[in-house]
This record gives sequence, C-alpha cells and structure tokens, in this order.
Amino acid sequence: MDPLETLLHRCHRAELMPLARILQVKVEGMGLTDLARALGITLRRIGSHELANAALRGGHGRAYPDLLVRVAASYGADVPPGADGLPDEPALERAILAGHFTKRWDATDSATRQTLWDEFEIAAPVPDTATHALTLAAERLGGGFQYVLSTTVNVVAEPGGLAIFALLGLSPVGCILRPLMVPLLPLILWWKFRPDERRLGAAVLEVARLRQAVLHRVTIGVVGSPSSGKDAGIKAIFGVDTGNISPIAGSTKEVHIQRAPGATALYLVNTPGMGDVVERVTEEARQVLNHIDVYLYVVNAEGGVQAREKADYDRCKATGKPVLVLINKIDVLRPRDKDKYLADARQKLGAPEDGFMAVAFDPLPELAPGPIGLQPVHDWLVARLVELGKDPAELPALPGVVGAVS
Ligand SMILES: Nc1nc2c(ncn2[C@@H]2O[C@H](COP(=O)(O)OP(=O)(O)OP(=O)(O)O)[C@@H](O)[C@H]2O)c(=O)[nH]1
Ligand SMILES: [Mg+2]
Repeated sequence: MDPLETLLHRCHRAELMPLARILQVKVEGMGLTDLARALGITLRRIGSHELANAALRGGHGRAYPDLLVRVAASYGADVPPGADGLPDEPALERAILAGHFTKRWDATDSATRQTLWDEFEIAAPVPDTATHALTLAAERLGGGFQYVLSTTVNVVAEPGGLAIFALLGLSPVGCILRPLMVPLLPLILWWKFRPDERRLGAAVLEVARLRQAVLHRVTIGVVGSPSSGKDAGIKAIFGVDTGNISPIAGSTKEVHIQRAPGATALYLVNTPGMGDVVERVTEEARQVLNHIDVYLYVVNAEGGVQAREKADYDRCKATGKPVLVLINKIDVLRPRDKDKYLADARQKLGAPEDGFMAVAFDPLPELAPGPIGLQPVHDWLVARLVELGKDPAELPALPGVVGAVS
C-alpha cells in the first residue's frame, strides 16, 4: 500500500471526514480501505497537472513527498533532504505546520493571538512573535508539541472550481464566449486541470494533523473476566481512577473508552470480554476497538484460567496485536503455590514467556503497601509502542508504589 494510504488507513473513519470535504471525495458506502485509497489518489492528483498526470503517471498523481516539498516551499521553508537523499517527510510536515501557524499568527489581531496561544494551554503571557510562541511551546510541551501544534491547524474546505464551465455553458455571457471555446480549448483545459494549490495546501496540513494524531494516539485495550482487576489495573498502571473498582463481579458490563488526563492522546478501552459484548458495542466504540494498539489481558489469580479466559485471550491474539497476559491478585496466592500456579496458567493459555507477567494491582493492604510488579508492565508497554512507531511519552509515569513480585 502507498505510504500515504497506509497512514490514512490507520485513522478512524470519522477523522477522515475533514480531509474528504477538502478533497470533495464522496464517502457514502465506502469502507475505510476504499476511502483511504480514494483520498490518497485524489490528494496526489490535485497536486499534479491532471493532463500530464493522466498521460504519464497512470492517473495517480505525483508522489506525496514531492508535493510536500512544494507546499513547504510555499511557506518559505527550505527543508534539506534526509540522509538517504529523499525528501524528509516528517521534517517537511513540521515546517508546513509551523509555517501555517506563523501565517495565521501574523495575520491576526492580539485578541485572536490570545485564543491561538490558549490552544497550547501554557500558563505564560502571549509571546510577541510566532517564532517565540513556537519556541516556547516546543520547550514546554516536549514530545507532545507537534501533536498540539497540529491541533491548532485551521483549514477551510474551498468550493469546487467548476464555475467557469457554468458561466460558459448557461449564462448569456456563455453565448458570446462559446464560439471562442474551440480555439481556446487547449488553454481552458490546461487551466482547468492545473494543480489546485490552495486545496493541496489545506489537504497537506490535514494529513500532517492526521499523522500526528496517529503517532500520538495510543489505544490500550484492557480485557479480562469479571472481577479480574481491570479497573484496578487502569488505576495502577495509568493513574486513571475510573471510580469503578468494585468487589461486585460484572461492574464493567460494556466497553468503556477513557482518555487519560494529562496525556495528549492515550485512550484506555476497558472491556469485560472480547466475545458477545463486542457484538453489541456502538459503531463509535467498534472503531476504537479496531484501533487498539496493544492488549493487556487480565486474569484473576483467584479464579484462574478457564475456557472463557482461554477463548478471550485467543480473540485478543487473533487481532494480531501484541498481548500481555497479567495474572492479577498474585498477593492472594500462597508463596509456595505461586510458581506452580503461574506455570499452569501460562500453559493453559498458551502464552509466550515474554508476554506473561504476575501482578497485584490492588493488593490487600496487610499483604503489600501498594501495587506489585508494575515496572515490567510499563517497560513492556514502552517497548511495544516504540515497535509500533508510537510515541512512548504518551504513557504516564508509573504512579504509586512499585515493587517486584517476590
Ligand atoms: N487482593 C487483591 N484484590 C484485588 C487486586 N486487584 C483488584 N482487586 C480487587 O478485586 C475487585 C475487582 O476489581 P476491579 O478492578 O473492579 O475488577 P474489574 O475487572 O474491573 O471487575 P468487573 O468490572 O466487575 O468485571 C476489587 O474489589 C478490587 O479491590 C489485587 O491485586 N489483589
Ligand atoms: Mg470493572
């Protein structure tokens, strides 16, 4: 798949709607794969001369990096190629985002600048220039800066460029101009099919925004049987108190999606299972489920691995995403039984050694002062996110007491 289409394919369908509007692609009845393809091709075509494009390039337009070079140049940015001599796509997009921000900043009055500055959520007076604003925001926001900058993008879809044909065809002016059309036809066609720079600029900004969203969005699925400790795990690992840790099994009946406060785009999906419940979720929740990057499969050490756990674990594995089994409530096992129990659980699930850990998210206070075994879980998550090309800075630092399983 073309890299641009691959990127679009990693977005939620709803996220692609602004781009579809800019590119005037009709989305009805199109699945994500077809939509990503249609958007990718349309984008490359509008950045190319349609006639040359149709004749020479198989109708799919210029390569996307070439278009980025052109748009970056329109912002006065001169981005050197990467080490391989090819256009440096991420650097070009960063330059385009900064160029767009600067243009907006310079074109507005002080009240609008305040609003623009507020989008960074930085407690500091409005800087005097766009360059200062960008430097300060980069300093303060660190790894999340490009993402936040991309969310300040404001592009407006332009109306289509068919007005000249309507004018020639329908109006009285058309009666006068129509005889001129034949000799002028090559010129008209050349003009009509020229690259659409304004729409290209808007679309490229939107793609830069989507790329940042995909890079920074981390969706972690927390799956497990009733009372296994899903809510306790979300609190222990991510510091998010769902207010739903409960001794009553089945408290989590539906798929819950939470955005972790503090992180730019860390989503936690808390789901009681991967079977029936997944059939009943809303379309919106299904989209999120489809974008889960990694699974934490929580097993209750008090209940153990039964057919339900094995089936659920297999469903997680079948998605092809990394899955980490977490045997929770390890505090309640007698020390002498622990190793035997863990070996048996791992064998029943058929889990690999490096995808299997023992933890206690919410141990009995008399047995441990705080959660047990979190650091290896955190390290595993960081490693998987890096492998997936995601920004591991999205993961919050481990809250609470961290200890090793004894
Ligand atoms: N002893 C012990 N209890 C735990 C541990 N983790 C969670 N619990 C307790 O187990 C119960 C269930 O925890 P939850 O986090 O609500 O489990 P859940 O998987 O979200 O449960 P449902 O939503 O009902 O499916 C609560 O009473 C927790 O305090 C642990 O590591 N050790
Ligand atoms: Mg729960």
